[in-house]
Amino acid sequence: CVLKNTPGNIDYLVWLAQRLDRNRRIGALVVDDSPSARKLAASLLRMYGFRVVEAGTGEEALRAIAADTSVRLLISDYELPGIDGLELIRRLRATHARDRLSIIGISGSGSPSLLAQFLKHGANDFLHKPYSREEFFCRVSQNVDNLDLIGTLQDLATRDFLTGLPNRRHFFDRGMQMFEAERCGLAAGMIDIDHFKHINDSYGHDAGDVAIKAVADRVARHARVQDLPSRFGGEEFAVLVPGLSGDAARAHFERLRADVEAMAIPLGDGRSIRLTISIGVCTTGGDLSAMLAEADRRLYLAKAGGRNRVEP
Ligand code: GH3
Ligand code: MG
Ligand code: MG
Ligand code: MG
Ligand code: MG
Repeated sequence: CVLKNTPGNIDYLVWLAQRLDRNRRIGALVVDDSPSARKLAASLLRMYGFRVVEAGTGEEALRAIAADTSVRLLISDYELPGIDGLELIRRLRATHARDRLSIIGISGSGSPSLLAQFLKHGANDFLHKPYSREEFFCRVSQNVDNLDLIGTLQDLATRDFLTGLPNRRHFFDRGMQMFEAERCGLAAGMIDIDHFKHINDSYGHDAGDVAIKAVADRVARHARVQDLPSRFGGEEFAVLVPGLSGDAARAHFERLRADVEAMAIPLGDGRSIRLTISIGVCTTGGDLSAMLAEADRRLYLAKAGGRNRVEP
């Protein structure tokens, strides 16, 4: 909307192409009991690339959104048979927070308080019927851009920049939840690369980074969907694995250790780095911090015991 839609404006065309491409991955749900109003909004959304789902009632909309997880934009009329648009939004917000779903209220009613009502019930924005195509497109694209922005910020806040693994902050946030949920059977592994200072000294800091990324990649590949791997510090990784007994957890980390020992990390100039890791594993503790402290103590034992080993 900031860019001028003039023929030959390449920046605008690039911007539009990027939006259309992005929108194709997004489901938009239009709820309106008036077929003509619904078709109009749906056809505009399709023109902008969205995959569109239509509903004639609030109840239908709730079913549609439960069945289609790609829906990230909802455009809802106010007056509907059954539950109205405000009640629909109020119910949806219990399960679909603002980082997952953008909601635009829409109504032809002249009531000046309706806009505030929509916002209070959880809508992000509001459109008066009749609306111009331009206003429709601007509101829709700004709201969907905001979803993207939230996603980018969430990613920046939770992911480690070098390795792409969850960062230390995210590890504690998710780890606390996992600890609460999995009181019986949660293993913590603390992993540290052996003699890493020597790798930096011999090959340089950039090669050290390549080595950290390679180990991170192995840590990620060994993690099952329910596990929580992380880059905990410089060349240290913490991993939470739920549902494994002490022996199974030790075997799990032993496979990782052996895999890292076996790999040759190419530096791209014909040279390659070989390295090993030490791992401390803990399967009991009163809270997450206590488990990590114990895993760290066992990591120290693994180092003292000769490195390249798992200390259960
Ligand atoms: P140990 O076997 O006892 O663990 O020996 P170590 O040399 O690996 O000792 P330590 O774990 O204390 O060393 C960590 C080193 O990792 C120190 C630091 O310079 C280096 N390091 C930390 N973060 C990074 C990073 O992001 N990139 C690179 N290249 N090096 C890092
Ligand atoms: Mg209506
Ligand atoms: Mg270290
Ligand atoms: Mg150390
Ligand atoms: Mg180390």
